[in-house]
Amino acid sequence: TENYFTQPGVANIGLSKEDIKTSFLEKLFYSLGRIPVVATKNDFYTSLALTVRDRVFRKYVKSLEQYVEEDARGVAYLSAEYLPGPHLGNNLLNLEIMEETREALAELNLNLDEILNEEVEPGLGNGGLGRLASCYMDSLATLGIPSIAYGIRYEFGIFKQEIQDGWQIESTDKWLHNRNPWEVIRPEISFEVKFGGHTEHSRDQDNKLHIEWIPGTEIKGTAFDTPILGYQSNAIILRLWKAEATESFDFAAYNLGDYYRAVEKKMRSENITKVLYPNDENLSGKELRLKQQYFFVCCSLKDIIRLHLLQGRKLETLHEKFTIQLNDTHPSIAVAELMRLLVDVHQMGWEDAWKVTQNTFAYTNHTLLPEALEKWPVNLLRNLLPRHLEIIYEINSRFITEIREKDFSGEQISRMFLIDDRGEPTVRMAHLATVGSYKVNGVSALHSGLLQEQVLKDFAQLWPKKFTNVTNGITHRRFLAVSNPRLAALISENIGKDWLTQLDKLKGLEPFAANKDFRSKWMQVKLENKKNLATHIKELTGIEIKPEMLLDIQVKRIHEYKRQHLKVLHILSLYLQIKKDKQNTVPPTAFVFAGKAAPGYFMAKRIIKLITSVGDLINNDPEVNGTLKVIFLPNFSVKLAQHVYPGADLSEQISMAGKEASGTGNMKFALNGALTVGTLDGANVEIREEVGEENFFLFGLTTEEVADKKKQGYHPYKIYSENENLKRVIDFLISDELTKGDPELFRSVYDNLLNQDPYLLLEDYQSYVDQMENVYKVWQDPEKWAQMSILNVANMGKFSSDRSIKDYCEKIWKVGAVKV
Ligand code: 26M
Repeated sequence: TENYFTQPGVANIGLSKEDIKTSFLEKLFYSLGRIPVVATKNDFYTSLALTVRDRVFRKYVKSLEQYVEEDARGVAYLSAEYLPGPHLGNNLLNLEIMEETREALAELNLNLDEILNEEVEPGLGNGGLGRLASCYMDSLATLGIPSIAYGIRYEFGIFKQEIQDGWQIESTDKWLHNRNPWEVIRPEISFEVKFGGHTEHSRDQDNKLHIEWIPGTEIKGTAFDTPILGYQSNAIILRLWKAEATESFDFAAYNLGDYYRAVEKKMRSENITKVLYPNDENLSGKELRLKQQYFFVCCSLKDIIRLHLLQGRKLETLHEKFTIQLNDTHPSIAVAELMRLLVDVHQMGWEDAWKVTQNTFAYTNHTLLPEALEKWPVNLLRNLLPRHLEIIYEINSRFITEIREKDFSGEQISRMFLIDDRGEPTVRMAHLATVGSYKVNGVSALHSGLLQEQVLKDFAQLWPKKFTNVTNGITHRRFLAVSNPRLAALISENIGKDWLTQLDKLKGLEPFAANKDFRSKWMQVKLENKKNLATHIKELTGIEIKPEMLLDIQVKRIHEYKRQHLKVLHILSLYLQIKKDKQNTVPPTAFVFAGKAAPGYFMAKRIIKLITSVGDLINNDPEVNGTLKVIFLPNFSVKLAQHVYPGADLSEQISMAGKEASGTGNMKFALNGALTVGTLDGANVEIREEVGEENFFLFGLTTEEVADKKKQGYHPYKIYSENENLKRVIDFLISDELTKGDPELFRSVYDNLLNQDPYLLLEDYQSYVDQMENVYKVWQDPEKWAQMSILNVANMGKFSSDRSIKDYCEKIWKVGAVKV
């Protein structure tokens, strides 16, 4: 490789300022056919992206050579969602050419920040789960773990959110409109995927059973590769599949002379990868969603088998060379598909194939919410994947035979069935994933515990060693080094740069918490970041805030369990207090929200309207005199997030205990020096452990207390009637002042809280309000606040995704790094 790249005449991929400038101009002229005077910002962005992509590909080629040479064991990560965020800035950091590039562009009178801002990010995920997959890719690449990530190339990612008249309005995300300079199509890597039809069973002369699936339709998946670069090191590939019609189908239709029918078929085939489904919506019965899942699983497994055989290996050793991680149950049909490929296509015996399968997959669970556990109707599977349904029944019946010999009650056994036949028969995908995997993990200590005590309790009793925990992590390179360059610089000036690859080194900041001069620099950085965020707020909403205000922020998907409306109740309590007392003892605060609501989730969309209505009222009330602001930032994304975390003072992590599997926003805030007000839920528990309870604002019931409360019978109305302040706040929800003459506007929220309140807002209300009083007390003491902020950052080492990936390697994958 070295020789190839250094041959005269081969593209210049040097990293000096001059090299970058030359390549940049070459891309502009020869790839885009532009000269600077007529070039648009997007042309400049594209030229720079192509310049950087060449250099990233070079790293990838070298990594790949090494993996092949060492015949290394590798990881295939299967995820229906990815949220990589903008690539350009991250790649510049990882190539360590940020400053060289800035200067090269400056010499051409161009501004790097403006060009960075041109990038449209791939929104190929809903939230936490997709972003986690991308953080893990960053760490896999940085650590040199042989790996490949597979997913779906959605033409339209997560919908774009606008706020009109206070309501969320959705529109399609056309992220490919300006073309995507980071991806490379691989027309030669494509596979056929079949759907529908029926199966035929026959016996040969040796009485061996042969099963043939005669499909009804078939389509083709083509690979699109995006290189993901690690810090100072390797690159790995994100391989996304796009659906197309197969030639054979077009051909059959042409023969009939029906050109339009052929084109129609083509369009129908391409539907499969058109659009990402928003979660938090009832997906059961959504045929297209199941097609998407099977489509990408089928292509990915065929590709893995191709790579395995390419190296001259036998399929019997697949599990020795590959481990396949299932990111939630979305790819769990892979268990049946691998069995089909091994048994039907490659003629392996069932027992051998099952051994390979069970030793290949590992499954990560990301939620305990019952409504979020995937169940596919048996009838839908029979129509779409008849052979897979047979395989699932076979797995089920062998599994039941196995557990009947053990010490399980009839009730337990039927609870463990892969098929749920109370009501419409469905397949429990979490059970399929659990039975078909050698390891199952949750995403925080609390969540993994609950997973073993609740949702998969019987399985944990059967296979205690199969279950483990890997606490989530985030890439501190994107979420500190790239997005918060001021804080990163201050940290590096004082403790060096080792934290970029070893986040534990932040511990070296601890002694600085006692240093007044350092504290002042620290808060100066925070203030600059808040000014930057204030500019974005003004641009996006027109609302002006003073950067000295306490920036109290909650950004995440809108969901009742995350309790954005608990924050609203708190804000209203402050507001009503000011109105009553005719004076304001609350420190000047901007309450910032952002997040998308699933388009079909009625309550979540109401909560957005509630936030914006409270904002309209408070932001324009002269009696509040500008000291309280309520802001809803539209269209939350990775790009926007990178401006939000650095500017935050207070991080809101207020889900009902036991509901948030981990959370990762909580980590991003704390890493950027925000203090957390939160419940003992998900990874909050571990964050508090790490930063110290004295540096964390805790409130609310514990998971156990929640369970007890529900068992005893929970009566929100009683709490309401006994708490005068709370009663005032709740009644205000249906007041004319807030609803401006439409008393029905928030009636659903009001009724829900008083009658059911499934997420115990009323129960936790007083404890929250009290803890917020404490927050304000500490805020009045800036030295104390600064000290707590520094101590938070100093103790965030555990939450690097590098640590998470090392945990996966040791506890689950048994895969090691390859040195490049
Ligand atoms: C579906 C239907 C109805 C209501 C809710 C859902 C639903 C909820 C959550 C579907 C999927 C859900 O989980 C996916 C997800 O993104 N989970 C998040 O994964 C992150 C990474 O592990 C965690 O940090 C978050 O706590 C977890 O919510």
